[in-house]
Amino acid sequence: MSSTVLPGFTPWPAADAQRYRELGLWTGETFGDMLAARAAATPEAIAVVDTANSWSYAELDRRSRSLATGLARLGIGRQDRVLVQLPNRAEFVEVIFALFRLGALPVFCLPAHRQAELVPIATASAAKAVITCGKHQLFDYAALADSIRQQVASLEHLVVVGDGDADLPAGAHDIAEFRDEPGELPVLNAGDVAFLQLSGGSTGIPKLIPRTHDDYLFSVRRSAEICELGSDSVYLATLPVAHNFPMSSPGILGALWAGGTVAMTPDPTPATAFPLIEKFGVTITGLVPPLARLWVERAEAGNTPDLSSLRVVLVGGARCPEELAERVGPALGVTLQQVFGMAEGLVCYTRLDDPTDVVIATQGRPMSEYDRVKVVDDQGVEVPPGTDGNLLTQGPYTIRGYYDNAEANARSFTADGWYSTGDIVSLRPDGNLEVRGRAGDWVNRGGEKVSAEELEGHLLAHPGVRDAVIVGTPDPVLGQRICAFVQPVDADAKLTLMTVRAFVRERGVAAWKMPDSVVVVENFPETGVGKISRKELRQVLAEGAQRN
Ligand code: AMP
Ligand code: DBH
Repeated sequence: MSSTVLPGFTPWPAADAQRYRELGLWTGETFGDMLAARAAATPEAIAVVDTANSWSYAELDRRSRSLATGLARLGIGRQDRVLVQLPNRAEFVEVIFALFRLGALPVFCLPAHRQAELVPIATASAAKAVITCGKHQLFDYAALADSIRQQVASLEHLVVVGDGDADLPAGAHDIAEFRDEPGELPVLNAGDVAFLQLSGGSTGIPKLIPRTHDDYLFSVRRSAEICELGSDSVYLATLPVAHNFPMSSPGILGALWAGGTVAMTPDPTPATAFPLIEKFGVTITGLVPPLARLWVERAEAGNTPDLSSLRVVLVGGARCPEELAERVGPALGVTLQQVFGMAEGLVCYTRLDDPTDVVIATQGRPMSEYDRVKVVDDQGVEVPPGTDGNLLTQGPYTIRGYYDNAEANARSFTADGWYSTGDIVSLRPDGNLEVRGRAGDWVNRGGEKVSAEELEGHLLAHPGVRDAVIVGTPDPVLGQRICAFVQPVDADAKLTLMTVRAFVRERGVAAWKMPDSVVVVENFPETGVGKISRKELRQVLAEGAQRN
């Protein structure tokens, strides 16, 4: 078993790593080992279902070995980065396990990502290949990937999960070409990086999050225990499955770890998801607050498919309003579990037997007794319980640095290894956290994080825009909506919601980042302190917008 540390990866200090191993938190098991063990134990049990497929553990194991062997023939191997952009379908699981088994690193892109996200992601990861699908919900993913390939020199291969009918771009491969007879695969080290996850937003240069088999499987096991998953659990991947929440909290990997079933819904609406809950006997799923509201409203209206198999619904990604939290359990006939997590590591849960007050009003507590959290003021001094402050954390599954990004590391990690989450929280005396909001300049639009700075950059590229400031304004459904304040270059600049959105869309930006409203201003307010930081300016505008 050879181990070459991935350049650009910041490992845990040796003493911490040794301790995590001695404590049995890091077990040395890889993702491939885990799947092989389940396939040996319960070969006939159903591992993955979607609207077209139903694969047993033996079948998933064989498929992923076969695909790994085929992709190796293409030249994909250890430490090669591979962008994966797939909707929620069974092949997602086959593809990621094939890459895990090769020691290649999937880079988890979301279906909503477009040029403006994918080019920097492919560039920063120096990706060698893209694995995507053909058309999905009327959008041509293969064409998007082809255009990315033409812009990023490192991208050699384009592989498409086709549906047999797709017109592939020139030089692209259909994944069916790589379903070889399973062959010899490398022996991997569980301490190695297994994949690159993406941080929720980006300020131009995306932040890539390296996670190892050891650290991630610890978080998956612990999550599966806390969410009480077993072999009879059916986890519905409702949110885009590449996101850290449906991947691991407890997510598809938690379900597989427990020997349960992963079910996929191609879209998260009640119209699509509810019949699938009945059909697959779904027991647990995870939702962001706006989606939870949609589900609750639909269920409260009555006359739904039979949802009685559903036992637990996790809500997280953004703060769940108490009024909504109170309705989830009764409307859906489930236990609500709040989850506050981040792809960088730390995940907090309310527990299934917590008192109602904790489940409704808090975002839970760290999943492991080995997680360390502290809440500090702007000078870095710890604040007493019950006081708002910045959340710092470290532990057995929280990274010590972003991938190959010294600048972001200097900003987000302290010299002694704490990750500064950017979240303002209050730690209750009972150990549960209440999340107040973000310290940085982010709009959290129903769980989708949008960097104010990034979106402002796009608006500033508009020839009619002199200056632009993005603020989050309160929204009863989404939590926050995106308000763009724009200062035109002259009276002729036609800046309306429609023209601004069309301009941003043309720049190839994900749809969730489109401004919800545009306010044209002659001048930006000045506070009289002379030089005013954009952060303060955003605050002034946000306060004004709330009064209006
Ligand atoms: P990401 O960078 O996409 O992994 O997003 C992680 C961030 O999402 C956290 O740092 C929080 O700001 C936010 N978040 C996740 N879950 C919750 C929650 N339950 N309540 C409030 N904010 C949350
Ligand atoms: O928002 C998140 O990133 C998130 C939310 C809930 C997450 O990464 C998680 C659980 O693991």
